[in-house]
Amino acid sequence: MKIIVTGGAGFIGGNFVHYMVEKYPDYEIVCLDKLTYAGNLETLEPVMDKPGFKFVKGDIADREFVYKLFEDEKPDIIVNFAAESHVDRSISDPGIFLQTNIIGTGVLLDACREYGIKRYHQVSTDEVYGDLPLDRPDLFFTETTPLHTSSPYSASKASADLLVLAYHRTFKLPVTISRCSNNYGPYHFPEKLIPLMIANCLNDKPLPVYGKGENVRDWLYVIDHCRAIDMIIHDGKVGEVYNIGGHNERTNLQVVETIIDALGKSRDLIQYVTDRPGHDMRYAIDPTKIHDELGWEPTTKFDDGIKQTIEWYLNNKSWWEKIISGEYQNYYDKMYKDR
Ligand code: NAD
Ligand code: TDX
Repeated sequence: MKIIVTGGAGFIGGNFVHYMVEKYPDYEIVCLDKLTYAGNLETLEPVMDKPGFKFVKGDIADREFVYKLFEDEKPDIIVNFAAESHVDRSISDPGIFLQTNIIGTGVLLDACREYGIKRYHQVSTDEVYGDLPLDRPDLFFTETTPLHTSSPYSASKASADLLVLAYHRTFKLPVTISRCSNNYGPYHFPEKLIPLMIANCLNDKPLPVYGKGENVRDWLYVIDHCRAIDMIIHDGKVGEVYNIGGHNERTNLQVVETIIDALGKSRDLIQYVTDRPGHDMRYAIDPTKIHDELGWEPTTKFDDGIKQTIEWYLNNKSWWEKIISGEYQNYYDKMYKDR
């Protein structure tokens, strides 16, 4: 079995590559990644020398390059993680989100048609469903919830999902889609809430909470997500969408306070800042379908997963300190200074 994993030098893709190389030593895993600001070869260091693993630098939106790769590698399965993934960046500069998330997905789908594959899997997000109100805790996203996006990021991901489903219906391409809630865990890029708060806390810097901090996210430990994708690509039904979520809802403020307390810092570090435009209030996944059809359920509770994650950031300072000391500082100043 040969799998091309796109975006494997990023957070979830990197964890997925580690998981698959360990679990299936007889598989060939080819990681295709453009190494944007979010891609990091250090994330792949533990697998770089494993037999059956190969890294290729390239852009999923580069048709000539992608076709050549498919011709050379003849993959059985494609798992597409490659994307621009940060909502705030999509608000300041949407163009690259359309290019990578929509055009890039289209190029991969065309390559799959041209060269033939057993499965194309699209890693999507719960953000395609928009948000839920805070005063209706009984509501959850199911696979039939209408798409109703809020940000250029989520609109680009929903567009990609529609393309994937269209290629299934029109060209009979064997596709699956998973829509996952917020992930956390090792190798999470420090622009995102949890690693940003851990890094700032450790450096005694202010902790910028958007609005009142009452927005709710449904946190899923990244390895639980990787297990779900593994199950879908092997046993999921072609043409189907699967929601993946942890039933671990927390307000942003709860998350930030948990991190502060775990690191023994003062809650005075919290700084309420101007809200994100169009900020989604609550995400909450109903994972009944993947549970009933494939037997998947999350195994890591938030209270345990956050401890393991903090531990990882404490033990792997060189990984994230290198990131936040470079170009990232310009991004941080632009995003947070005088906010
Ligand atoms: P990330 O930003 O950490 O990593 C993205 C990776 O894709 C990077 O390695 C980057 O270099 C690569 N990449 C970007 N543009 C590329 C291109 N044009 N060609 C090839 N590679 C390119 O993202 P992540 O958080 O790991 O998310 C992975 C996927 O999961 C994304 O599709 C995202 O939409 C989806 N997702 C993420 C979450 C989450 O909580 N992080 C939740 C649900 C879904
Ligand atoms: O500094 C911050 N302060 C803050 O209050 C940051 C970076 C975020 N927030 C809030 C905004 C959100 O309500 O925390 C929440 C989480 O923010 P992000 O980490 O940016 O994640 P989110 O916008 O929820 O999107 C994530 O989950 C769905 C991923 O980045 C997406 O790629 C995925 O599709």
